[in-house]
Amino acid sequence: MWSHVFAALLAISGTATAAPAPTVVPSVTGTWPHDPAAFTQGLVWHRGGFLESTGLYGQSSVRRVRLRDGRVLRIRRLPSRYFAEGLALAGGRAVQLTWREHTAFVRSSTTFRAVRRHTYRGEGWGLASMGPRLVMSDGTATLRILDPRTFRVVRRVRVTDAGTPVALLNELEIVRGEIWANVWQTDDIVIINPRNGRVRVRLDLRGLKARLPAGGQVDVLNGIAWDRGRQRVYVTGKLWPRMFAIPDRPG
Ligand SMILES: [Ca+2]
Repeated sequence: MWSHVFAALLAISGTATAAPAPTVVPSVTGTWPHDPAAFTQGLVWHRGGFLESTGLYGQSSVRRVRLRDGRVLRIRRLPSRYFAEGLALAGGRAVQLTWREHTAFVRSSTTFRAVRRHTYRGEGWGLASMGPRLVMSDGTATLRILDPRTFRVVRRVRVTDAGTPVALLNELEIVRGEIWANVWQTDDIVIINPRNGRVRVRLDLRGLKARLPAGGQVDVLNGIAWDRGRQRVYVTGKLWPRMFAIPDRPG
């Protein structure tokens, strides 16, 4: 008990003096079309293309998308009572969260047919595979590390920058062993140390909006997918007509 208290005090004093993570503006190394009707909630690179989860009630889907022209090659729509959220691959399956329906669908990664479901507490936002585990966000500053076979919480990671919790963590991706997270309602992606939850770098992507065609109705930056082979990270946004690539070692 007391050791926990001392550990907590040490953690507080240690993080309170930490400097904020540096901000980096990454270079944009590529641009491709993206479905402007896709309310992107989950994005993952798989077999030379994207698997994407889109949200909103009545419009939620899981889809396979081609990089070069953004064409939707396969789509499965969800019943209108589900608002789809994060998407990740685990054990060869596509796992798709829902926002307030406490349901994760485990799907074939080719047909998207649901083969299993899990339930969880709270909201579902972002999801990514991290080694044998899944990491899940729920709108708070705390990430859950899950066993993908049971959805049992293995541990939790509280995300902080200079000791201050970073809430509203949204879409997730593991890139070179670190957690990348969109921060809802911002143009930032934070790069998080998965062991202690500290933000190492903050990516400022506000310049991407200026590259979108004028006149479209776009929502926030959301969606991160790592293409390990090309050492690229693809990023997009909800209802964004463009997909962008940035280096996977931006800073
Ligand atoms: Ca992702």
